[in-house]
This record gives sequence, structure tokens and C-alpha cells, in this order.
Amino acid sequence: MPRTRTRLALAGAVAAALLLGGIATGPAAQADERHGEERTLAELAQRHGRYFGSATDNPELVDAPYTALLGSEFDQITPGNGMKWYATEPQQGVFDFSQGDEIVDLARANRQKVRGHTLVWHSQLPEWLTAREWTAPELRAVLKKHVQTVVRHYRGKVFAWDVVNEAFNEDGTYRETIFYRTLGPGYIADTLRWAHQADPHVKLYLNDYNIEGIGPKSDAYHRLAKELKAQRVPLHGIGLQAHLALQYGYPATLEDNLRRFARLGLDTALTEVDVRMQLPATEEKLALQAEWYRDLTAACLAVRRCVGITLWDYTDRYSWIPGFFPGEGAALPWDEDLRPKPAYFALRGALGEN
Ligand code: 9MR
Repeated sequence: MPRTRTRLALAGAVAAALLLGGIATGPAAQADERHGEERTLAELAQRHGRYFGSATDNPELVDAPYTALLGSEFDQITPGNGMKWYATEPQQGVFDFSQGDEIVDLARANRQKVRGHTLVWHSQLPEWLTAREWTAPELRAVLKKHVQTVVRHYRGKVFAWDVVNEAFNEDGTYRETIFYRTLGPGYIADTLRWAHQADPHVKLYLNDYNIEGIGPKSDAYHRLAKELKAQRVPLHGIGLQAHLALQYGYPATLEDNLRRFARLGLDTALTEVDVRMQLPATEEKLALQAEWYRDLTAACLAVRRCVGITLWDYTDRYSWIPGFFPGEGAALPWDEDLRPKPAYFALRGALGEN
């Protein structure tokens, strides 16, 4: 396999560099080095009882070198788009699981687990849903049917669901989505209950961005989660997307934040990690990015209930960033040519490679 060759070549190069640098490397040290290089991020994470995953998207799956790394380096995948409402229920009552199933089949072939993403979100909704007004009873029925049909279909095939995605504004008020406007804040508890009925074993998460650090938006989740737990609503975790940007600073309270959710009896996960920068990428920016990848990994490992980390795809070749933030990019640990960047080695270090 090309990857194995790369790894061995890499290990050889490291050993050669050490020798050239005059550092003593006996056969044992070299074997250790090689052994370390051969461990995948997933294997390193497993030693801490965590998974290490990547998002992927259906159109990317024809790219063989890409899928080879996706299948070998990670033990968890998330469909970037294939399980969203527009894809799974393109016409009212007509369900299409082809894209999600393709991801699930790939995961099974590679013995990876799958995070379901996402049941209720204000974005990427089908036209039939957004193009008309609904009464509360109508929308409730539509929502319940969607959630239960999708969750039932993937029962036993996904270990967790991002049930409600991006429900709050930056100031911690509820986002005025079609669901909130029509049904009020209770749509979140209802959706969690419906999902739980459809699959009593799957872990149910609320998921959002800009909630890595402690602040008004993560406070809103903390408050809501506490209420939901008090009402015995089936909520199991909070997903912190972690779409970070060098120009906005590192969320230094990440670990404390993970801990306060753990104290509510909830799991946490870093669900959509990337660290973007203003282009061009320089050595300095890539070094800082590597530090952030290291630090966020260390934060997750420090909190027992932080169950795993998912990159929002693993290579700059398929990152969503340049399309959404013109002039920004280079956000992932592998570059556009699938070459590992400093961030990749920082991840290995944080996962305790040696
Ligand atoms: O990665 C997804 C990209 O392909 C889509 O075009 C985009 C549409 O908004 O959604 C991206 O994924 C988002 C995820 O579903 C929720 N959190 C933010 C992600 C980046 O936009």
C-alpha cells in the first residue's frame, strides 16, 4: 500500500535525520521510531479510549488515494452532507438513504464508527419544507416523521446523532429557525425524545460552533442541557464543532468547558475540527496551527468524558473553508496533495506517540 511505503520512508527519513544530527539511535530506538510511525491516529487515540475521525463527503469517494488514507488513519467518519434533510427526504415523505448508506458501507468495510449528522438544522433543508408556511401541528408531524424515519433507518449503524445542530445565536438566544418560530424552544426536547424512541441505544447530541470556550453561547448550551437533564430528556452529549481560526485566538477555556458539561453527566466530542488561517500559509502560521491541534487534543484527553475528535475532513483538498471564507484555508492536518503538515505530527505527539 502506498501509505505503508510513505510511513516507512518517513520513519527512515526521521532515523536518517537523527543520525545526521549526531543523535545516538541504537537499533532499539530505531525500531521504536518505526513502530511509532506505523501507528495510526486512530490507534494512538484508542490507547486513550478515544476515537479519531474525519468527515467525508460522497463525491470524494472516487478519489482512491484519499479514501485509502481515510480508511486507514481514522476509526470514525461523519458524512459531511449525505445525511442532511435535503439529502434524506428530498420530497415530503420520500426518503433517500443512498448517500448516507454509502458512507455507512464504507465505514463498515473499514471498521469505523459513524456519527450521524444531522437531523434538525436550519440549513440545507429541502425546498418543500422551506417554501411554505406550516402550522405548529403540521410542522410537528413533519419533524417527527423525518427524525424517526431517519433514526430508525440508521439504527445500529451510527453510534451517535447530532440531533439538533446550531440552535443558538452567538449571544445565547435561540436562533430564529423555522422550527423555533413555529414550535417554540420545546422542539429540541421533543426531537430528542422522538430520536430516543426510534433508537434507544444511540447517543444523542446537540452540536454547535463557537462553543469551544466558555461564553454566552456555550453558557446557553450548559443551561439548556441542565434543564433537559432535570426533565429526564434523553440527551447524552454536546458536540463542539471547533471550527477555529488563527486570527481569532485559541479558546483557552476549552478544557474547563468540557469539564463543566461532564459534570452535568454528559459526554462531549470535538465534532468538526479545523483550524483555518489567512492565506498564504507561512511556516509560522502552520507552526501555530500545529500547536492548536496539539492543545485541543490534549484538552479532550484531559477530560474523561470527551469521547473523541473528528476533523472536518482531513485534507485541504476537500476543506469547506476556501469556498466559505475567501482568502482563508490550509485548515487541515494534510495538505492538498495529501502530505502531512506540522499539525499532523503535533496530533501524533499529543496522542502520545512515543
Ligand atoms: O462540509 C459541509 C459543506 O460541504 C456544505 O457545503 C456546508 C453547507 O452549509 O456544510 C458543511 O458542513 C457544516 C456542518 O454540516 C455543520 N457545521 C458547519 C459545517 C461547515 O459549514
